[in-house]
Amino acid sequence: MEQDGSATEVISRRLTPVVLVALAALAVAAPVGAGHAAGTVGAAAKAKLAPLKAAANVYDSGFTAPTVTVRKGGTIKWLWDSSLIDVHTVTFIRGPRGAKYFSSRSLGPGGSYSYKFTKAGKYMIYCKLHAGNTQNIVVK
Ligand SMILES: [Cu+2]
Repeated sequence: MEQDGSATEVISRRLTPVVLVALAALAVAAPVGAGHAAGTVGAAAKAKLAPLKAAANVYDSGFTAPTVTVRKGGTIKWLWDSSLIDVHTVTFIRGPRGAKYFSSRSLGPGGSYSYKFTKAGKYMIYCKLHAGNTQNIVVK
């Protein structure tokens, strides 16, 4: 039994770098529109200069990335990458001074919504139908 546990640990350690490399490659190849590449945002956020385009996913249980970073003037495109017939919104809660309210319609699987961020600062968005689902946006 102990060997089973350590073997699992070794496998996960070996897999982690492979997964990260694959996600980084996806971020380069398809920064927007990679509907099933939930990790592209995290990889993109590590770039020194924030990306002008960022992809984010809305999944069954909420937003797949806790924080998305985009350059000032950049656009984030959310993709409804859910498997359940359920609808969600991308809705402004708060942002920097002068930021305007925005909200998508209630959308289901396959839906998408884009918003261009023209004011730098920290934002928070949520789903109007599942208020506990929030996401931080950093615009810099
Ligand atoms: Cu929702």
